[in-house]
Amino acid sequence: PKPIDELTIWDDAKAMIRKGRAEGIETVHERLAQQTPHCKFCELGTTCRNCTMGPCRISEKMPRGVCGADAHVVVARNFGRFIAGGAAGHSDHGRDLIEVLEAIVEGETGDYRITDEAKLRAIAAEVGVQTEGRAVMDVARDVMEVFYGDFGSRKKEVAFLSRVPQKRKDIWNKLGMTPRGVDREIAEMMHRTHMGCDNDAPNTLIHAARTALADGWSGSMIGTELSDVIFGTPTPRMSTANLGVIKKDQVNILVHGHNPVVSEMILAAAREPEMVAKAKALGATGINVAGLCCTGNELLMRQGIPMAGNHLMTELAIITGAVEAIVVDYQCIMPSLVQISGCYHTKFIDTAQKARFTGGIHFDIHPHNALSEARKIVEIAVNAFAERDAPRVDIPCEPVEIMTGFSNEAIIGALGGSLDPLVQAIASGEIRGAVGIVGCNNPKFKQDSMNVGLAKELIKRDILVLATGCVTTAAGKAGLLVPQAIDMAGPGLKKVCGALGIPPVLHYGSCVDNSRIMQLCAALANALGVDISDLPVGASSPEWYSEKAAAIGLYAVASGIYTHLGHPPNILGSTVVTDLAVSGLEGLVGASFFIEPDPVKTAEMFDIRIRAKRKALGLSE
Ligand code: NFS
Repeated sequence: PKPIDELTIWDDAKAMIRKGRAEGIETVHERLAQQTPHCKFCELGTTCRNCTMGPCRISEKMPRGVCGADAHVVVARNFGRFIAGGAAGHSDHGRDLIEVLEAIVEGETGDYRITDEAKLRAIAAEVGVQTEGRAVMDVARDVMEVFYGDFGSRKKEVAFLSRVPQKRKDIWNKLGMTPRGVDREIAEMMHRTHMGCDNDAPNTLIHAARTALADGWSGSMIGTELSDVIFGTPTPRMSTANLGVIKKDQVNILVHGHNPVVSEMILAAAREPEMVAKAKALGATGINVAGLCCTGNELLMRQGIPMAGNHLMTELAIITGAVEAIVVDYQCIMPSLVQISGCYHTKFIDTAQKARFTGGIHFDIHPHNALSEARKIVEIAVNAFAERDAPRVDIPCEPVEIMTGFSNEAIIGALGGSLDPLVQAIASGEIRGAVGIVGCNNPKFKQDSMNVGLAKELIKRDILVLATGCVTTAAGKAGLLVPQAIDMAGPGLKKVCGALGIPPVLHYGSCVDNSRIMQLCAALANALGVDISDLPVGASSPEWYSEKAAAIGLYAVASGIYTHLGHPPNILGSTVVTDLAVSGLEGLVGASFFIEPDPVKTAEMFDIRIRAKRKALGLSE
């Protein structure tokens, strides 16, 4: 494995990697070293395992698979399935929220309720549900039906396309890219990529974009919007981040995964006085719930609970030796967490039937039993406190402050009720543009070097940054998520953010909450009477690793947003697919991907793009 200084920019991570190595605990970094070098065919995307005439590998010597598929077809099929996997993850998460709403409407749960009725009514109006004079549960039932319908095959387009500028919808209709139904597009992608179906790479890629759009404008968007309805729409608040949020003298419960449906219940149970009393009886001063990854983001945005770390911190958090329980739902949970938990007193608890871990303690959580099961889980954590091995505890730092809770509703509220002040700040050039920096860590990159490096370079250039997913913790640890961070920004951002008392990097939520950014872009485009591709905006996933992040990138591009990736997906084995991704899409949807591993060069590329878009809008560059 590489020297520790090359693995991460963070002191808390370095200390825990060192402790892990000293204690003989293997992490992602050791496993990556074991797996390197990777298979070249797989890296290029030119392996096919879609049938048993193969598996095939395409190269100059063997230019076609057994069926006759060339490199372009194979790469496009593999990429299409990769996107379908990502869209399925976000969208199945969205569906779980519809099921909670259904349980509320049917009176099958007392643990969840409609917290933000105003938001429910606002969404209802957007998707064509009558709201006037109707009882909230009647409205909720109709919204539930509309959203379930989004997953089926009966619609011409998904419901939230009502938010999309007409010019963009015309482009999608012309290209055959309009998302009709979430499950339909995903299933059709599986069908198209079966042997003997879609054997034209560009055609497969158009459907990949449609599948991604079904994620961004339906599956993920439903996830965000119903989470707001059920748990409350985020408002700005302060919290803390890094491994220092784990407390030496408290029962520490880490919630990890993506969906707030379980983690909200864990938090509620941990706050019950009887539970706290039990913890105190065992010598703890209280119960501390902290987040990892996106379910952490969900609780951070709405409840202000602290963030212990992003993707590459999840193993390291357990190595502090101070975690009583790690409670997971689904996605981005390394199976290694079970083994690492086993090296300590830490209880690894899984909660979803569709994401079980060999060696984990399983609770089958559903809307009707959520809080009572959550109580049992918190009790397990409290009892584990007595098993903690005090000499092995090392919490390597003090937490840093962060500001969170920037929903579009909160932004519009802070701006006095409309987007006009934001439009004016963009028009005047005080805010030259905006870039969403989203996504993951990947052990192939020095952890968070790109995530943080790019954010710093952009705000210097008066480009506002919206952060989601695992970039949140990176930005927070770097001191970018507090109002004082305007000292690192250019003069325009300093003035605008200073006046509003907000940071130049705004925490916009979890990865499904990238739908908030899409909604904001659509609203800005509508306000200006232009298409999304005309806006001075961009998107970036510098250290991405997952199928979900690829789906996000593709729906951003297909929505007209110029999108950066720190490294390419496994498509370089096809010139047709690669050329389409990095240039051809520009002519079709008005945006493309660009790949660049250097944060300064990336910021320069965004700068050039934003300059051109501003000029075309008749604004100062
Ligand atoms: Ni997004 Fe969030 Fe993190 Fe990447 Fe995973 S937690 S859903 S996929 S690693 S940002």
